[in-house]
Amino acid sequence: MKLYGYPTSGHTHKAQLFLSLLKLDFEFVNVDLLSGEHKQASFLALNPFGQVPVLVDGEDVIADSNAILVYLARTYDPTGQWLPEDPMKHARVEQFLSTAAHRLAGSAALLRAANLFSRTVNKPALLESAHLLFSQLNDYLQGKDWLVDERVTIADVAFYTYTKVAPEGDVDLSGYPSILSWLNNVEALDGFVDMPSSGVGLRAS
Ligand SMILES: N[C@@H](CCC(=O)N[C@@H](CS)C(=O)NCC(=O)O)C(=O)O
Repeated sequence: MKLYGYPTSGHTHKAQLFLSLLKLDFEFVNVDLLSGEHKQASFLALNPFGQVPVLVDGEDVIADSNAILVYLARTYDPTGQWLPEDPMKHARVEQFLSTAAHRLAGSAALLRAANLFSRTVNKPALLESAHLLFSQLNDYLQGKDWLVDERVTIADVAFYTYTKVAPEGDVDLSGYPSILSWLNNVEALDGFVDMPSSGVGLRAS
């Protein structure tokens, strides 16, 4: 398998993390976002939306981090643990995939990107959105180890990366003890791989 991505991309890390948790071998192909490689014809042939990550598995080409998680779970996890067949459990996983793609990517991830790439954003509004999401998530996680049911699923992988690096966008997670404990649960999984700190925001050295 080949994973097309960019090293500081949290969406790329989600795919890397799940490949590693499933103990699957893959080659990382660096797509240079800064020089616009993702908007060139050869990459657009893989993903017409011009974004990383993209996974190529033989003849199959899967773009979008959550789509990659779903594909890998259905293809390489015969136990069904990571994406349960049960309609109710599957639906609850999808709820978190959507919330990660919408509210998490649309708040904490944008704040981090603003710090990383010196972009102008409406910081007060994005901070408010991020803290609303994290305070709701913190309440939800009280007394729970995982987002869905009693076992780890791709919902946890989908939510992990941009929550972990939220401080790089100046989002302080110290007031959310249930989230911090859940992050530790993910980090204790066999095969876990870290998202290297970018050293910006509250993680500036
Ligand atoms: N919904 C997509 C979002 C992917 C995304 O936003 N990728 C960013 C890097 S983190 C990207 O390729 N940005 C370049 C661009 O949009 O032009 C996913 O989950 O994979």
